[in-house]
Amino acid sequence: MEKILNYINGVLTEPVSGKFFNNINPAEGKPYSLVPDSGAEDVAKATAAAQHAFAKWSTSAKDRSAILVKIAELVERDLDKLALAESIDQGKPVTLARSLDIPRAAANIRFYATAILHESATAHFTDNEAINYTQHTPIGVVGCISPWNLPLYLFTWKIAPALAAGCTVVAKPSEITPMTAYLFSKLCIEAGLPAGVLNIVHGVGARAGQAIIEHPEIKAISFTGGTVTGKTIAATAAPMFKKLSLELGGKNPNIIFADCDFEKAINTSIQSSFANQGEICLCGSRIFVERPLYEKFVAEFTERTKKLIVGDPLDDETNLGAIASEVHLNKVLAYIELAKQEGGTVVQGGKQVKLAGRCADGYFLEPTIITGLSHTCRTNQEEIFGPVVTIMPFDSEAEVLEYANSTTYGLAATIWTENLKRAHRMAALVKSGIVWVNCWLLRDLRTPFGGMKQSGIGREGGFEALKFFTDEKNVCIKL
Ligand code: TXE
Repeated sequence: MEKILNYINGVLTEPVSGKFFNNINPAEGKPYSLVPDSGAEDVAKATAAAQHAFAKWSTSAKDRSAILVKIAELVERDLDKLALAESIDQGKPVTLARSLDIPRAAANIRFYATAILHESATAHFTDNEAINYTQHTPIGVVGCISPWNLPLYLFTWKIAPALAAGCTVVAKPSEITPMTAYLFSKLCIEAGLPAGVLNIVHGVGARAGQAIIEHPEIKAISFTGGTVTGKTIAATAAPMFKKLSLELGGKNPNIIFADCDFEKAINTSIQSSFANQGEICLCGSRIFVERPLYEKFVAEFTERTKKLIVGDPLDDETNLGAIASEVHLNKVLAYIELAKQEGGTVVQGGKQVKLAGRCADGYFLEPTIITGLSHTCRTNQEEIFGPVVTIMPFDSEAEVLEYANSTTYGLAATIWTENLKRAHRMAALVKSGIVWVNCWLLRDLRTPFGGMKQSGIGREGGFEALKFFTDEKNVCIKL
């Protein structure tokens, strides 16, 4: 089986322990490659390399931009290869990896590579007494930890602003989906990225991840993953006064008013419910429909969901591929059981799918629709992170706002209405970091991205992310 290797100080290398663990292909339920079981010693080596590389890397934005653009071009050159690898590793349809994940990975890098060519500094004139100007200097070595749902997409969403800002990086992709980060390290070598600028340490969260969080020379942590893990990370990093950016879970409301454009609302809601098997933190897992439209919506939504094909991720016809891991499949199935115990009716799906041929042992699940639940039950309060949505009726704006804002999360919300005043009213009152009106996942990389409440702290995207990886300094010059 192919061995994935760490990328430390510019070299592909085995972990100090010499140990590896299995990397599972979720569509087959079988191991297909090996992941380095790295620990504190590997992180120490990576951090030392990053410290050494920092002085040179942090000096010229022009040089950084040029090499990052080159890496983006190599990602685009290898689009098909990377998309195939992502699909095999994660379980997502290869068509999705080809159209979304890999193009977005290249876009992330190019976006930050070019943004740094257009930065400006602010100045404050204090009457005739002084001039103040604000400098942003790269913070040093930073840690980037990413999850398994959009592997290369979210990995690059972190490392691109960090590297562009002039930081050097110790990164850890999810141990469930390490393959494309490994292929990416080979592209960095090909592009001539100087040794030590980016270091990728593979391994499990509790060992390799925790070692990154604890390392005293790693000055900032950018993390995307589950809220429980986010709490552990904050508990370790906050007393060390590390800068923290945490993108955590969501339980996003999808609010559909009776005056919506029905076709658009229903088609996009199918996407926002089941794209990537529902394993996107932005998926709308709680659908609230205004009562006059409720019956029609449930009937039509169910009908269209039935037509979705759960199948081999490598088949171009497939709409939903495999769930990322067996552990996660069991978690999602347990939530479906919980929904039934809580009085919900499974109007569509709810069961594991058994495919034939090479996918016979894969982790497939029917897209699932549940009705008849209260907005307060656990099914409607906790993040399931799978192809499972609930649908509930509502009668007024005030009522649906209470439902929408009733969870501990506040990442994203979608509102469907043709009434512009209502759209503004609702957008102002929904407690979410991102509100989409009459659309979903329409992303402009310049906009702030992140959540309120337990969906995280800090914002990614735009110049915000570049700022996060810098220290701000005011210089006051007496006239
Ligand atoms: O993610 P984890 P898990 C949610 C989703 C899912 C749940 C748990 O509900 O069911 O989280 O998923 C690393 N120090 N989301 O357990 O653990 C880990 O190795 C440092 C939502 O798979 O959060 C991986 O690289 N790092 C989500 C990364 O953290 C640690 C995306 C994410 O893994 C660590 C994924 C530690 N102590 C899951 N422990 C979203 N919102 O996008 C783990 N890691």
